[in-house]
Amino acid sequence: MNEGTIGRLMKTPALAALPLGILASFPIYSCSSEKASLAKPNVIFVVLDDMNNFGIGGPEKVKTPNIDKLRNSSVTFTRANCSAPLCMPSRASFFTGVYPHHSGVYTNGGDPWNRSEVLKQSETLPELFKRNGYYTFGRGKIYHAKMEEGRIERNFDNRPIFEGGFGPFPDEGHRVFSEKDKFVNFWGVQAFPDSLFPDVINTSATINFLNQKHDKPFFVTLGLWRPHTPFTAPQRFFDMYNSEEIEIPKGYLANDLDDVPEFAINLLDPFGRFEVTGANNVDRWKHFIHGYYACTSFADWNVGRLIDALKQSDYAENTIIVLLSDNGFHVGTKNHWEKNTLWDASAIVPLIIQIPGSHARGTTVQSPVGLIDLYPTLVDLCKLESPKQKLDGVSLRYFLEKPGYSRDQPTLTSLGENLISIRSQKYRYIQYPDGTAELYDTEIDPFEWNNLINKKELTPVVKEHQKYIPSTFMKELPGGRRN
Ligand SMILES: [Ca+2]
Ligand SMILES: [Ca+2]
Repeated sequence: MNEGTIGRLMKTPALAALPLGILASFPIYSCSSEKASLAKPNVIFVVLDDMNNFGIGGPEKVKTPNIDKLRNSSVTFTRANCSAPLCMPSRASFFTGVYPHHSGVYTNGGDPWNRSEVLKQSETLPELFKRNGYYTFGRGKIYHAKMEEGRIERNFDNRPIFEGGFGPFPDEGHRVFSEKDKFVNFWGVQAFPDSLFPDVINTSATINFLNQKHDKPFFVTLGLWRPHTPFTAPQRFFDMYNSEEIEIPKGYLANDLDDVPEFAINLLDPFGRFEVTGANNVDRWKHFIHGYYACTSFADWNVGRLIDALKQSDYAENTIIVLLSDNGFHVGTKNHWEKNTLWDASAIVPLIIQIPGSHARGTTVQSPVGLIDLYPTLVDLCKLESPKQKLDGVSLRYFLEKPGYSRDQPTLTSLGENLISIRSQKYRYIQYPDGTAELYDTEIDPFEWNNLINKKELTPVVKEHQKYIPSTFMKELPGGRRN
């Protein structure tokens, strides 16, 4: 493994170069309660599915009042990158702290927990917390892939670990089909009552857990299914938006794909959704964007219920909250719906971390970071005994304690062997297996419209980013699929 490479190549080390002993001088907690400062902190780890950056200052105005409130007391990372822009490999990566190019898990499909030798021998975050004396509680969509019962035992103390699934699905009258006719039952927009949504049931169960007395510190994982498709939510979340005011995305450019390599075009939605729900049918496009916004606001509402319950519980003073999404989401930019690309729209995810009493509360971090960094961050903050596996990320502790701290340490997002993107503060560099590439200056071109790869004067920039490409990629697990 070459996880040290990035750290060694750090361009602006700033505080990261300080000896470890200095770290101890930044207190994590300044809680008035001595008991709280001595006890191991609890952790609530909330995983959203397919929520993009619109709710954390991104280009579109989606309504997330509860996430806004949480941000006031947290650190928000606006350039956090997932390790893989798809549910299963992203989750396999941040739950183990291992990059896809070390595990071979780049795509959905297959069974990563049994078939990747590296993941088989790695400890997930819940497994590590449990081994360190925590009570571990899990509800909802957590790993995306099923785990064997023996391994579930090592992960979670509670039963049942109700997951629930993506439903309810739209009825036939609300579905849209492409000529490829592959949508089956999920491509539609429809309202349903609260009682039918697993997110409501799972959030309520987690609130119930917070209302109980616990004699051990806890690690809670709540996985919400929204805003992932289908675009079904209770009616009041659709009503938060005036459908007349929904606009096509600012990042959409009709000829945007003209300067994109063929390999990238072939990654785009195989279901043909943009053909029937995009520029050829703008009213329906807006209707589906409305659906995504409603589902985002619905997820936000469940987040709000959980945060409010924590505030009113015995644990408010000594609980870390981590809120993230497994991948981003296109709503039509680059003629594409959903994820599965290596551009910002898929790779950048919301990441919000609240530490009680931190001096950095309410700050926003623009340095590039990765979900890969969450595992070492929690090991660091909770003083856990190290896991069995080597971790690929680095602790984000400085960002969480020191307002204004920044560093330009590029982070990786991959979708297969030699199919990888490097995101630095200013640039995104993407390299495809056939040797074609893209380079974007995201500071002057936030929607990645102008591929600069052929600009000779930027060759040094390309070379600098290529230094971060792993020298070897673990062979991809068989049976994977990129959708
Ligand atoms: Ca996802
Ligand atoms: Ca373009």
